[in-house]
This record gives sequence, structure tokens and C-alpha cells, in this order.
Amino acid sequence: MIAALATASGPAGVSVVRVSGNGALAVGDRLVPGVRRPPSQRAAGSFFHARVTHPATGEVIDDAVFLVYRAPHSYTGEDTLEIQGHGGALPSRRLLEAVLAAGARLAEPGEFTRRAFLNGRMDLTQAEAVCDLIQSRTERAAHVARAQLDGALGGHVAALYEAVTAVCAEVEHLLDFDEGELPTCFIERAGERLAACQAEMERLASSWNEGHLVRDGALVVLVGRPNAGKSSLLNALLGTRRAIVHDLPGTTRDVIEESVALHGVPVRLVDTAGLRDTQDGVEREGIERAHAVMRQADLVIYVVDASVSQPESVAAACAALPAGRVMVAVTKCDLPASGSVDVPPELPHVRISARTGEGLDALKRRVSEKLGVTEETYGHPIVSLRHVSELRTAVEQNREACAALSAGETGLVVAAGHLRAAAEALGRMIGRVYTEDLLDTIFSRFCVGK
Ligand SMILES: Nc1nc2c(ncn2[C@@H]2O[C@H](COP(=O)(O)OP(=O)(O)OP(=O)(O)O)[C@@H](O)[C@H]2O)c(=O)[nH]1
Ligand SMILES: [Mg+2]
Repeated sequence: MIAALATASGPAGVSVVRVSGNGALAVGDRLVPGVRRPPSQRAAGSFFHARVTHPATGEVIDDAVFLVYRAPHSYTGEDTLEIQGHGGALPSRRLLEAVLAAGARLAEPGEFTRRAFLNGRMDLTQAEAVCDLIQSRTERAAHVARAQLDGALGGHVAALYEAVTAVCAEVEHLLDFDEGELPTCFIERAGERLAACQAEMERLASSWNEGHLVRDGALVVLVGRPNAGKSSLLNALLGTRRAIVHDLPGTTRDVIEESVALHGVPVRLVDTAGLRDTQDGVEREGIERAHAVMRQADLVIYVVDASVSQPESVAAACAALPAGRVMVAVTKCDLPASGSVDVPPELPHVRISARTGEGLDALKRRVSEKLGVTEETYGHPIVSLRHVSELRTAVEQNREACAALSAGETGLVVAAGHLRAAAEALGRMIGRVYTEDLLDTIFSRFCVGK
């Protein structure tokens, strides 16, 4: 039996300790001596209220509500007891200690969900979605994780797995025919079915570009000349006065990073020191840091002041930035423009004012567009690196199989080998094929108690 605190520790109304496994209900029995009908004699789905006694010391430590689940109708698929005691770090710890003293052992991270997977309650993509859902930072990430937990991705991949496995079995069957006896239409039909799978797998794999940003977020860096208005823009996007704003050029010297959601994408927004030649050692260090963070950025926003009398050359400045990952924010538009800022036509740009908020919504929209995240998210995008790597393997192997089949009968053996590899990759995605190491890696990301 495993047990863990299922709720966060700290001041709260209620805390939940969960016990799962063969004998979980008997663990509960030891906590409520003298109760007329202890958990092991209760029906599935029933609950009752009782005082909790520590089995070793006999001390009454809390009173709690006990919920009884019986296999296979529980999260883990095993007999499970949920004990709802009073919240708070100390009461919840005492409750857990009593449960451990009654015969359970402390669960490993993700062990409840690992058991749910091993007991066939969910496929591997659903198990992974549990962790994503708990850790989601935006509505959109939660929405994607929720859909994956409902089996949207797993169902899709399972269908592909069945299709490739079926063609693989047929191709292996065709190998039994003697040379020259095999009607070519069989091979053609197999090729057509694989081509359909190929298109579907490629479409799914391409959703990763967008999907991983939804889950992992993007690094967006504000750069520009001193005094351009970068820190003001950071503050305006965050809605707080996070960075110091001053009319003295060279105010920001360090890299300032904050998290914010822009159109459902979790963004690490970074403010940097204004770029210029300087003798000041501290400022120079800040500028070097600005360059370093810029190199890792998913998107660089070049901030340019529209109010200065001699506007700088945006084209020249942006040429030194990471190509293809740049957009321009022309700021201070609330002030009368003394000169005209020339933005090269190939660069997306937005006119804004950090002071009045003008153009900020348009900027956010352009940022998400530039990052490749649109309003119309692909049904269930790939958000995990593991999934996309397996999918790419499947795409590659399937492509090789198609090529081998196009050679006709002579390619059958080679095609069968590639199809087995494609099916295995799809199988690993949903957990039809797995190793203990793979499960260790996946579930170590989880918290204890889930
Ligand atoms: N009117 C107006 N003033 C702005 C706007 N944005 C910034 N400013 C002013 O411009 C000056 C410089 O703003 P900062 O945000 O500190 O500029 P910065 O780019 O961070 O400057 P450094 O940190 O020195 O590189 C401050 O006096 C701001 O109040 C704006 O949209 N409108
Ligand atoms: Mg600044």
C-alpha cells in the first residue's frame, strides 16, 4: 500500500491523505478502532465520519471523513481510501504519519498515476497530461492538458498505431507468397494506407511548434537604445511597476525577467540594458548580458522611441539581431513625433504607448502570431518533446517503408522492418510499449501524492 498527502501542505480548510493498494481499506480500519463498520466493511462509493486514532500511540489525532473506493473503480484502479482531515501543515503531517504507522508506505513521486497507467486506467499520454495539468500556467495550457487527459491525443495516436500495425501484419503475410504469385494491387493498397497515416502523423508532428510554447512558454526579450522605453513597456505588459523607469539613459543595467501570459502563451519577458558604447564597466556587463539572453530568445522585440528628433536606423540595429526572430515596437506614440521612424517592411511592427496603453493589445497579438501561436489551435497539439521525438521516428520509418513498398515485391522485407519500428515508436508514445526506465523518467516529474 502506498500513501501520500494529496493536497498541498500549509494552512487550508481540509487536507486529503490518499492510501492505495491491496489492503488500503484495512489500513483505514486500524485508524478507527471501535467504529461499528470500518472501511473494509463499507461499500464502494460510501463515506463516513470518524475520529482518527494513531495506531501505535492510541492518541486521537483528528476527526476526518473517509471515502471508500474499491478496485477497479478508483484513480489507480486499486482499493483506495481518501481521508479528509483538517488542513494545515502539522495536522496533515500527523494524519499521514498515522497512516504510515498503520501499514502503508510513503508513495514515490507520481506513483499513484504510475499505478493508474499500469492498471490500464489511462494510457501514457493521459498520465503525462495529469502532470501537465497540475503544472499548467495559462488557461490554454490547462485546456490542452485537459483534452490530452481526456484521451484526445492518445486516441488519435492509438488509431495510427493500430493502422500501422495492421499494415505491418499484412506485409508480413504477403512475404509468404511465392515470387511472382503476388497481385501487385495488394502492395499498392498497403502503400496507400501508409501514405494516409504519413500525412496524419506529419500534421500531428507539426503541431509541436505551437504546442511546446503553450506548455513550456517562450522567451521574449526587449532590447533597444538607452531610454527607448523598454522598462516602461515591460511594466505596462506586466501591469506592475517592476523595473525602474527614469529619463536618465542607462537606467537598467541588469537582466530583469518576469512571467506573463500573452494570448494564452506563458512568456518569460526580459528587460535589458540599453545598447550603446560605454566606458562604464557595470553598464558594459549589462549590455553583454543583454546580448547573451538575446541569443536564446524565441523572439526579440526591438523598442524604438518615436519621439526623438533624430530617429535611429532601425534597419541597421535589427540587422545585428537574431534573424527571423525580431519584431519592432515603436513606442511613446502619445508624444508628438519629431521625426519619422523607418521600419523595414519585412519586420512586423506595432505603434504603442506604454504611458496610455495604446497598441498594447495589438502588440500582444503580434507577439503570439510571430511565435506561431494562433487563435485556432490544432485540435490536440503535441506539447511534449518525448512525443514529438517518437512521432518523428514513426514518420521517418513510415516514409522508408513507403519507399521500400514502391519497389514492389522486392521491398517487402525491408518495408516490414521499418513498419515494425514505426509501430514501436507510436506504441511508446501511448505506452503500449514501455520500459521501467521510461516510466521512471516520466513519473519523476510528478509531485508526491499524484
Ligand atoms: N510619454 C511617454 N514616455 C515614455 C513612454 N515610455 C517610456 N517613457 C519615458 O521614457 C523614459 C525612459 O523610459 P525607460 O522605460 O526607463 O527606458 P529604457 O529603455 O528602459 O531605458 P534604459 O533602461 O536606460 O535603457 C522615461 O522617462 C519614461 O517615462 C511612453 O510610452 N510615453
Ligand atoms: Mg530600462
